[in-house]
Amino acid sequence: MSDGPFLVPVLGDQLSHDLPSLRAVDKEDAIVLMMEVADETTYVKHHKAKIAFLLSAMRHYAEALRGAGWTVDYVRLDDPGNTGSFTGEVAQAIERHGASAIHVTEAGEWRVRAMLESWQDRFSIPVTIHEDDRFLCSHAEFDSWAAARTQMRMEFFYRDMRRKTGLLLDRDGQPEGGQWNYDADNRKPAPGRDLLMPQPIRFRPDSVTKEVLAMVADRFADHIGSLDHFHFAVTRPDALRQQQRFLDEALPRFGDYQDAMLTDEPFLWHSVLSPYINAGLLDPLELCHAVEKRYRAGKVPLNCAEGFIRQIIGWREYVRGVYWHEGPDYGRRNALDAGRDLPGFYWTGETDMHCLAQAIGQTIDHAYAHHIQRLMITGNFALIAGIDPHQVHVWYLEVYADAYEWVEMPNTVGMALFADGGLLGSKPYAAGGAYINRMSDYCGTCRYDVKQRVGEDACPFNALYWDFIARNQRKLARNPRMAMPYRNWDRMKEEDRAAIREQAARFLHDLR
Ligand code: FAD
Ligand code: DLZ
Ligand code: SF4
Repeated sequence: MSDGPFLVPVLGDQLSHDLPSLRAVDKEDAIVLMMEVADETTYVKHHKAKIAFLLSAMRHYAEALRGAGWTVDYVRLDDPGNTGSFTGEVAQAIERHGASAIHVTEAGEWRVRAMLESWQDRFSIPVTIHEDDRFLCSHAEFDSWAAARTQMRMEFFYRDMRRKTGLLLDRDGQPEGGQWNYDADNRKPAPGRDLLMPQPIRFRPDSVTKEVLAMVADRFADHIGSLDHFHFAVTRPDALRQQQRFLDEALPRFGDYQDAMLTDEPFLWHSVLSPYINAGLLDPLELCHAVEKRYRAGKVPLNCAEGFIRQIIGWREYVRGVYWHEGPDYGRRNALDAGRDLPGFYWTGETDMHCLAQAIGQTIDHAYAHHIQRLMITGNFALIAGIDPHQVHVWYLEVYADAYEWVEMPNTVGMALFADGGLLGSKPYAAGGAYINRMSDYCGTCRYDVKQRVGEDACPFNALYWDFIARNQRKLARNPRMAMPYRNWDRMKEEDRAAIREQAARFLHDLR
């Protein structure tokens, strides 16, 4: 065996200093390899700001590692001889450094997992793939949890994660305040706009980020998105400043207004931390402990602390579990046989439907939309209009700075589109205009009338909602949680039902 250095490839969403593959080697014996490659920047046409965020964060992370004494071999996208793939770059680096072994942390998606596994046959040196312990729940743990159940409901998984971490448990190991979940307190409609509304820190691009922004503008001009509003933190210290800002300013009302939406207010009381958590700049458990500390110090109500912690140790861990448990074809499921093409306005925001124009417009500007916008505006529309789930999945993967398949796919295919037939959610999140009107101020300035179901001015969500119910009667009517909408549909007069379906058909025809 050669006595060359260990090669430690670190991928773009592995920017954590406590990475298993880094822990496995001594700095003196290792060369960290970081690779900007065309395969990753173009496997889908990512939002420009997503690419810029990640490449700048990678460059800053490489500098931070060097500062900490590591040797880093950094391959830039525009380096001559860049092969364009992880495998090609690793092959070149093995030669360049005479590497004796590879240590890598497992990848965050099936495509790249297969790539890393292929190295074990392709290269003549040993390749060790380390489990990614930045997550609470290992693959084996999730699989055995799932095997013991007929239904994989998040709520029960979440309780296990609370017990495992001890977060928000009292001295007897019972949930703080007597309940596991305070979601019922977290559905307050939007308060009016307010000058005191918290805003995320906008980080000014430094010279490294400016260089990346120029390259991205030039190279990815045909990708969706604007770089004019680029505001991301690209280092761990700045991501920690954003975390602190959230804890101080937004967390105390996070729960109350978690589902609210307001015109021209993209962020509200959300943390806007997902890009940093998913890329490794922030540690999810450390963040949850900070949230719990705020609650214990009396600075944050229980519904806000619990609601936030549930998103991270509940939903985030659970969707990852589902992604790996269900296998690589999960993204091809289409339980409701939806086949319509994604409308062009998803790439421009140009539609008279004000809610969609807002959610998509801010996505183009910031590579961000909060959960209810993703679920109940863009997701709900795609669901009730019967858009092909795979096209919708690719869109979500492209447009958000926090999007990686392991987290995006179950949220889109399972939660938003019910394309997995109810594995992830017990019923489709389908809604008409009334829900959007209750939770936002969007309808007040819309060209459509949210109260009407048919006619020139009727809100399209209304007819589409009932059309969705009617279209999927055979598949959904037996679901006990759908009993109410089907009762209401069956109670409608025949001529009203026909008019609604005709309205929906006209709208869907024009959508083409
Ligand atoms: P907050 O509202 O402040 O929530 C706090 C944190 O909880 C988030 O940062 C995130 O880490 C976690 N979280 C909350 N909800 C979820 C969830 N459903 N699944 C996983 N983690 C969650 N999240 C992503 O990180 N990447 C994605 O690609 C992604 N795609 C989505 C697609 C659809 C169709 C839907 C409905 C949701 C998607 N989500 C995704 C989940 C959620 O919308 C985002 O995590 C959240 O909007 C990020 O903004 P925030 O940091 O301000 O979140
Ligand atoms: C998303 C992304 C992009 C746009 N570019 C790179 C890159 O050039 N180099 C890199 O190491 N990672 C990038 N990534 C993140 C990877 O796609 C991600 O690490 C894999 O999907 C595995 O989860
Ligand atoms: Fe959206 Fe309908 Fe409200 Fe317009 S009226 S904002 S289309 S829900």
